[in-house]
Amino acid sequence: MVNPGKHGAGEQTTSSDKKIRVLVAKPGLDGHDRGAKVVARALRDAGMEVIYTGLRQTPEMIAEAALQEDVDVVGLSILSGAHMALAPRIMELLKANGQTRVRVFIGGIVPDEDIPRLMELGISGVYGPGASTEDIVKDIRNSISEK
Ligand code: B12
Repeated sequence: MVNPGKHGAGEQTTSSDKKIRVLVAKPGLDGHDRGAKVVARALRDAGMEVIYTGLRQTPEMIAEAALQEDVDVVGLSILSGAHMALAPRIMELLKANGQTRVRVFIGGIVPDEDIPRLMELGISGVYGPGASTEDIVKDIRNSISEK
């Protein structure tokens, strides 16, 4: 089953004035875009700069956009079940581009048993249906303040 809620960073907040830049991306072939849009809106409302890629992006397109947009965070929304193919490739490409400081978060349909492997890859948090957008905002802020 999918994990509701967060599997990520702790509880403190940052007081940095610089706006956190986030790329919200939809890799793969699924057309479920509500979650990505809800999260993008919540992050914007929380004062972050959000770039939304739109649907059906390849890992290469996402890594290139992350580089060009100089983002602090990449947020992947995947409801197709292809996260175990897409996430490792995206992490590999970010690393190849020298973007090891970019934090990566995943939301969508992710079975519990896949979460440890995703965390091992360096994913900062995994969120399923019903996840609170307040938690997502807080976890992203915390992950940046810990850099
Ligand atoms: C609505 C819906 C649709 C709509 C999509 C409308 C749209 N424009 O998004 C329609 C009817 C088009 C649709 C179609 C299909 N769907 Co559908 N759909 C759903 C449903 C019922 C709800 C998804 C939703 O919008 N939830 C509301 C949003 C707000 O929640 P969310 O996306 O989960 O996002 C939250 C978290 O996941 C997380 N999150 C999400 N993204 C991100 C990103 C970041 C950065 C972060 C931090 C967090 C985060 O935070 C969000 C807020 O809590 C789910 C079942 C479910 N309970 O999830 C099935 C579901 C996703 N669909 C499914 C399937 C199979 C399909 C179809 C293949 C069915 C078919 N045979 O045609 C098609 C595929 C269409 C396509 N082109 O891809 C399956 C996927 C199975 C899987 N992956 O294992 C599900 C799980 C249903 C099921 N139980 O089988 N679907």
